[in-house]
Amino acid sequence: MIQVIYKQIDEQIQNAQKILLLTDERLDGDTVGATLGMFHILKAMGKQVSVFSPREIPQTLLFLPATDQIIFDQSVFEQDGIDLVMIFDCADGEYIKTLLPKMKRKVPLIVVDHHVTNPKYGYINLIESDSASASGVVWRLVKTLGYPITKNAAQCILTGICTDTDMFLTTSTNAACLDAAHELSRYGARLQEVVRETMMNKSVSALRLWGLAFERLHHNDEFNAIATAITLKDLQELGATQEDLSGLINFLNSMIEGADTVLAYYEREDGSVKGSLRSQTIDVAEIAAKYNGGGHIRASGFQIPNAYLEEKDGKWFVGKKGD
Ligand SMILES: [Mn+2]
Repeated sequence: MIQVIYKQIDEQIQNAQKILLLTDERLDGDTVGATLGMFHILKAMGKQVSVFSPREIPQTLLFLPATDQIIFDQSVFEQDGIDLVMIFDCADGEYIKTLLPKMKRKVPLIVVDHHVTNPKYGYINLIESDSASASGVVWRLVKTLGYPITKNAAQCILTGICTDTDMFLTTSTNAACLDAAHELSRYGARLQEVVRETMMNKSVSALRLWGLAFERLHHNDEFNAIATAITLKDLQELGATQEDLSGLINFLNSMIEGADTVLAYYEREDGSVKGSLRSQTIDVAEIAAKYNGGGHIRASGFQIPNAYLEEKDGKWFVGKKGD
């Protein structure tokens, strides 16, 4: 089955001259790594390639080659001659629904993803939910098709695999991830640089924010999870950003003794509260779905609009604005 999809994708890529690649809205190492990995490969194949991202690339990912070529202007969709669109690590495709109609003509959309909740919104859907990262899906695809894997492509793909597995610590880490890392390093990818840039190099305000999150750990009865919470006021007082929270939930999930499930609540600038769930044994995609969220079996999230966080006796709760 997967071979049939690979063949269909290969046909589309071979026949296309001008290809537009899209990241997800939620920018992490995997969506950026997978998208830029494909960018470098398609370039090496002599294709004209553009990369669009709806948001600025996080500081921790700017070391990836070609981040300076990413386009943030939506007018890229109106360009002449685009004959193929590919999107990476994007579970629902909601944000492109308003952008794709801007294109001069309807072109095929290829969805490359690993989210179990992906509704297969593309013309061709390469969804491998057993893969720990979308970058891993890209890796298998390009390797099987014998595409040219440059040093820059290898570095981007390795970054996606490393960040989505939290440096090979998540329960989704399997032999395929380690095999890929091994092979990618032979193509010139540098693991030390990935670890240093994406996990270390944290600012003092980011570390103080993590400290606050540790201080607030408590048991959440609703989710039967070890939980923490960070408000917008916390970010403001510490001079920290939402970006400083990335990696925190994975860190908690792998660090806390005897914690089966962990939950982090974050207030967002759009007035919502985000819940991030991680587990060693429980299907948290199913739990998140009850709150209109989604994700993976062991890593998921949801968003509660018009909400805020409040503390009562050391425990944190979500309040609804206007209630
Ligand atoms: Mn991913």
